[in-house]
Amino acid sequence: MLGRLKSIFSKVKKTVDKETKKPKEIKDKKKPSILTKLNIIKNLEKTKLKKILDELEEGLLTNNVAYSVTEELKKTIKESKPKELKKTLEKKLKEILSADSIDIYKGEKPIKIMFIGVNGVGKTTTLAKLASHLQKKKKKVVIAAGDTFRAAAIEQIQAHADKLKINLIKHSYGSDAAAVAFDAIEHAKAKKLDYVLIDTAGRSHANEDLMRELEKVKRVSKPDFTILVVDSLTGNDAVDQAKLFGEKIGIDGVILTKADADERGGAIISVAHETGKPILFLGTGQEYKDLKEFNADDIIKQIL
Ligand SMILES: Nc1nc2c(ncn2[C@@H]2O[C@H](COP(=O)(O)OP(=O)(O)OP(=O)(O)O)[C@@H](O)[C@H]2O)c(=O)[nH]1
Ligand SMILES: [Mg+2]
Repeated sequence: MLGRLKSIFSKVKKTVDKETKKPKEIKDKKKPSILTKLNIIKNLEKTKLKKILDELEEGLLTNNVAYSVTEELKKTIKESKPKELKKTLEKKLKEILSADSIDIYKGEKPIKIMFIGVNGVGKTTTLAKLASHLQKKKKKVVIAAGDTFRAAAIEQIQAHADKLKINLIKHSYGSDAAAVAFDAIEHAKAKKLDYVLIDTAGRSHANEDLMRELEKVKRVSKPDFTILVVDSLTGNDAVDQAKLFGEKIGIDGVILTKADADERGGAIISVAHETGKPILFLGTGQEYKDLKEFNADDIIKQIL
């Protein structure tokens, strides 16, 4: 998944190493090379530095790393000492990937989690995966079938609920999603359950009516966590979605799906950087087990 980014950064490191080494003949004569005096990459010969940074930029942009992040990484590299390049990049990536974390395992019962996002990104599947994950932690869960809009959405989530042996609170198609969420919360309170997971219909952030409906679900259900689900394959679109859903509805964290099919890997860095919100999990397949808790250090190890 992050192989391409790794090869881009390792090429930069190799080139910097090569270009900042003392030429052999000078070393042998123990004469100081001009490069020994230079301690930051910025002082490399202009044309060489430009080549390194141009290649880096192209590599990152074509692999879904957003422009602003690419610029920041270029600056980091320029300001770094050649020998400390890896350490400096590690620090920068860590800063980008480690937004203020949230703890979805803490809170007053029932903990309410609402899933939002555009059509087809994997909201319902991710909700079911998280339900299964919570069950493994011995938590009692109820699901709210808050997508009352898309054909077969209720049957789809019913099938998950049946498989997982979890109660599903549902109304009929066309009914108010906020009312479904409200009922599920009442059910959880009455049964002293640990979690209410609220599904919602997919929608474009540009559709004002549907966004207002989502605001209503949020207002009524007062979720502890509003999680935006984005598809990592959509690249910069995922970043736009994260920003706009963040502005209009407010989000507490992001789950990136389809990481198993994403060869570029840049969406992880871009979404984290542009939203400043934590990535909580990565979706890595279609089965319940394919939900990996996000770990910045693991990701950095795979990149550098
Ligand atoms: N490979 C892969 N497929 C995934 C992942 N997550 C979801 N999918 C697939 O993506 C498709 C859409 O998933 P849904 O969960 O229905 O998406 P949704 O956001 O609820 O869709 P709407 O309700 O129509 O807006 C399904 O075929 C899922 O199996 C993932 O992490 N990896
Ligand atoms: Mg759905």
